[in-house]
Amino acid sequence: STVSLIGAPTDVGASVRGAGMGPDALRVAGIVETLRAHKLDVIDRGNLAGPPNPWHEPANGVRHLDEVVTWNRAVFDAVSGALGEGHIPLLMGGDHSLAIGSISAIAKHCRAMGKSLRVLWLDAHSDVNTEAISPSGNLHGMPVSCLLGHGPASLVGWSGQRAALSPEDIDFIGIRSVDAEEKQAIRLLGLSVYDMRHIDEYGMRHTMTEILQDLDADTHLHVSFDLDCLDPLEAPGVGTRVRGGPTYREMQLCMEMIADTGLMGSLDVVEINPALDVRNRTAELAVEFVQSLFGASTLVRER
Ligand code: DIR
Ligand code: MN
Ligand code: MN
Ligand code: MN
Repeated sequence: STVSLIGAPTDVGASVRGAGMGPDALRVAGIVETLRAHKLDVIDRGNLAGPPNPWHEPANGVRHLDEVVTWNRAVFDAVSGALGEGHIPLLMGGDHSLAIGSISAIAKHCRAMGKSLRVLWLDAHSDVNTEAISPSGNLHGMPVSCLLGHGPASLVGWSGQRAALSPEDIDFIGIRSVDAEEKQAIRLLGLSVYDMRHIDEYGMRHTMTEILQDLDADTHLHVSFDLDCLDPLEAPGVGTRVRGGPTYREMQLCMEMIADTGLMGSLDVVEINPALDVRNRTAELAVEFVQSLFGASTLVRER
């Protein structure tokens, strides 16, 4: 299969600058060569263009709404284009607000193809704030709400339906930072959040078995990978570090179990912040995990 790399070099959805350098950090870490070595065809479509970060305070509960809309339009079009060619889109962020455009395009494509969509949200945060409840106003904390049909009007409905996703279409892994009103939203929506306590108590293997058990051959699996999901001891180059995340080995197992399904059809790799990193190790780590998601394993294994 062919992977289309799409760079979206922006941090307009965040309040810490630097995630806009993520796409080039991934290229410097060898994402193209690594995927090619894994016998995948890779097309690097370069970086999308969009507005600079105006560095404003939030207005009506959101920061940089117009800029986030413009960037997401570019992402939506590029991801739609890649899917239309039968490629696997790999969005290189950029901050996590870009998942609105990416997953809206994927949801629209899945509906047209008669496929069901499942999203795995790998993150320290649940990103289910809205403009009404967000303590920060940063849109990278709201993409899930937008995709469920609850965010600012200009970021809702892009898939052709009010909600790109239903609560049962998304599972969260590695969560350990949820804002007070976000907790209530998770409960009201009935979202499946496999938080760090769940992983502590049941282990990554049991957690992933539970999450992946009801997939079928017609499922398109999308992975939205926020690098702050990892423990910051492993991945220091992120804007909002939260200690106590999955270890390197736990995350490798998570990725390998996803790969074993053979169903991953698209991927976001977001929130790498090279300005806060140590010699690009977070991008290098991301490339290792991407490789595992595409089926790299230590030994030849039976499915
Ligand atoms: C926080 C942080 N919950 C917010 N969110 C982050 O601003 O809404 N998401 N960092 O990745
Ligand atoms: Mn996130
Ligand atoms: Mn996060
Ligand atoms: Mn579920």
